[in-house]
Amino acid sequence: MMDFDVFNGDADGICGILQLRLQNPRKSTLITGVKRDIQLLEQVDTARNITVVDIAMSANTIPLQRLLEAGSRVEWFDHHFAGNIPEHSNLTPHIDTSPEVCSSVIIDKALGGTFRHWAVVAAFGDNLIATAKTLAKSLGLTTSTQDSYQELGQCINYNAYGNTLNDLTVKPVDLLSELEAAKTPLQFLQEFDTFPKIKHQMEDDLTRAKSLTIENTSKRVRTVLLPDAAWSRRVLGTYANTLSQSHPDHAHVLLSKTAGSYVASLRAPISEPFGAHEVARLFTTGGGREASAGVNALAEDDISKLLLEMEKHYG
Ligand SMILES: [Mn+2]
Repeated sequence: MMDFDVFNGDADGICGILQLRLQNPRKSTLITGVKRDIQLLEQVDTARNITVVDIAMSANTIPLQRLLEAGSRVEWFDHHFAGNIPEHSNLTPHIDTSPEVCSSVIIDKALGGTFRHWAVVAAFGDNLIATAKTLAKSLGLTTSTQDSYQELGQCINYNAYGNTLNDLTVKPVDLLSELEAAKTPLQFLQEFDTFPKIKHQMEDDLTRAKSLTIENTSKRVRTVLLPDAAWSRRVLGTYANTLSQSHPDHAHVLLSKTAGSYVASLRAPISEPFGAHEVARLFTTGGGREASAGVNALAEDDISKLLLEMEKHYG
C-alpha cells in the first residue's frame, strides 16, 4: 500500500506539504490540482498513511469516512471551515480556522518552526501579510528578503488559479518537486527559471485585469466582471488580493464568466476580515474561509443575490 499526500495546488498547500516532506521524506503518491479543486480525497484508494494539507474537510467527508473505515491513518492540516470533524482514533486533525492562520502556519507550529521560511512564503501567498511579517521578523529576515518571499508566495498562489491544469503556467506537482530540490526559497529564486516564468505571466494577466472597470455595487463593496478567458481565470485570486490591499476598508467581488455560469472570488475587507465564507456558502458550490472565499459555479440569476448578501454583510 502506498502513502498519499493530498494538498491544495496553491502556495499554502504546496509549502505545507513541502515542510512536512523536508522534515520527514517519504515516497508518496501526490494528489493535487487547481486551487478550486478541493474534492481531492475521493481520488485516494485505500492507503496506509494519508496526509492532507489545505483542503476543507467539509468537502471530503464521504471519502474520509470510507478511508478511515478501511483502516487508513489520516493526518489533516487545514484552516478552512471543517464541518463536523469525525471522532476516530485513526484521524489526527490539526484544524484552526482563525483568520490570521493558514495551513502552512499550522504546520510550522507542529514542526517547531524548522522550515519557517516556507511558512512565510505561504502566508504571503494566502494574503496573510501581517502573519507573514511577524514570522519573517522571528527569522530576522531583511526587508528585501521579505519582499522576495512575498513575491514568491504571490506567484505560487497565482499559479494555482484556473479551471483545469491546462490553464496553469506550471503544474503544482512539478513546482513542488523543484521547491523540494531547492530546499530554501532563496535557492529556488536563484537557481530555477520557473519563478520569472510565472511572474511574467502574472504581470501580463494583471495588466489586462487593471484595464477593467470596477463598480461600487454598494457603499463598501467593489465589483469587477472578468471575461471568459484563461487569463481571467488565472488572475482572479491575485487581482482580488491586489484590490483588497489597495482598498483595505472595502469588500470585493470578482466575477469571471465561464461556460454557462460565473466563478466568484469574494474578499472581506482587510480591516474587517470576517464572513466571506458565510456569503459563499449560501450558494451550492461556495466555500472558503472568513477573509477569502469563492463560489465555483454561480448562475447568472444569482449574481444580484450575491451582491445583495455582500451589501448585507459589509454595507
Ligand atoms: Mn490556505
